[in-house]
Amino acid sequence: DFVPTRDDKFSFGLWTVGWQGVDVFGGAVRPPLDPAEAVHRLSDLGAYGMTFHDNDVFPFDADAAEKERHLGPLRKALTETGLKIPMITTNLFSHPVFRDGGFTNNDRDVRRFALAKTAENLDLAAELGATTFVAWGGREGAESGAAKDVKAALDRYKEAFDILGQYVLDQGYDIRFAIEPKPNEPRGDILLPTIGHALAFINELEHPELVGLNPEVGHEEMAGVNYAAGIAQALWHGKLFHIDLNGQNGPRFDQDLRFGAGNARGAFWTVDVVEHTSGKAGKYDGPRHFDFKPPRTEDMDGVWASAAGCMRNYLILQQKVRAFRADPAVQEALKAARVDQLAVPTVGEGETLADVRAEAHDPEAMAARGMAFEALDQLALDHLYGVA
Ligand code: 3MF
Ligand code: MG
Ligand code: MG
Ligand code: MG
Repeated sequence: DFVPTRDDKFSFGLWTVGWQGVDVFGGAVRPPLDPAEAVHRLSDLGAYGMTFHDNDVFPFDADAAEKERHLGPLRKALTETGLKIPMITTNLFSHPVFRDGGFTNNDRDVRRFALAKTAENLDLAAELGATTFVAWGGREGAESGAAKDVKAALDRYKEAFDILGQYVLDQGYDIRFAIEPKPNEPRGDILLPTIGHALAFINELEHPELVGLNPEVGHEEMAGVNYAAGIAQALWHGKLFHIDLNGQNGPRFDQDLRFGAGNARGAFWTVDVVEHTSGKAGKYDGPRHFDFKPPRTEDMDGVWASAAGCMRNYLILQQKVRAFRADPAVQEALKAARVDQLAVPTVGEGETLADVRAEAHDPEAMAARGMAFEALDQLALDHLYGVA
């Protein structure tokens, strides 16, 4: 049971299992992970895809020949295993040149370099068959007030997506962009800090249809908001293009625990939304992508145990949410909670606001009715805790 297959569409960032444990307070605790080995290990564990930043695979200053020296073995491993590269992303945060960001850096030269680096990575994405291009603007932000003109920064952010979107159209690439919001870390404050900010930003773009979201569990919880509710709204807008699944314990630093660890109840509802909620563009059918960090306590065996745990926990929760939805007691409780009524328009067909106003309303009688939500939620917890 709970053995992942390719059909489950699990994918991992190369930078997750490849994280050597370097943090603000200490250096590497694990050896570098060869990308080709990562492909084989992930494939053996049951994943269907791997994702990466350009500089997870080749160095920042690599010329064409050196890039190919690194990409060659990766391509070979992909052919050997059948593993896919569904998403690629650009590192616009590690090199000192990006100390003030890429697309919104105050320094115009840096912004032009960031655009060129990203366009080059789009070519690679197209070549490897990636259909999603994630943009996490981790260094786009500031620690202080006057240093960043937010209005001008958003103009430049929009300019970048407009130009890159036009490039994708001109090249005929089958690629969509997914913005990954995060409230802070490494910058004191990051632009587009939450799902909501990013959704509003996308509406201002020249090609909004090309741009959606890649929300991460931990990032939304760092902002103190509900991830499952956030991706449900992204789905409603037809904007859930990709997801970063991991674990977090509320507002604190970005923990990147394996999925299912941290806020387990939040993970239950996350899987419920991913599996059962439809929006403007239907249900989410993209990769179940893990962006986690195996803790520094682990050696390489611990890394693979942690990666396997992400998938195992997803499958366990998938079974639990399915059982929850199929439970006759739950269906009754949903009715008692009037969840079905919320799907009915408030003003019926052919009716007008005048009809509603003319109606005799009895607020006292309505106020006397409890909502029966606690009994419903207890059924959910019974399923989550394994006693239903
Ligand atoms: C940082 C992140 C990033 C993004 C990645 C794009 C390094 O908190 O979550 O991981 O996910 O850059 O996928
Ligand atoms: Mg993150
Ligand atoms: Mg994180
Ligand atoms: Mg992420």
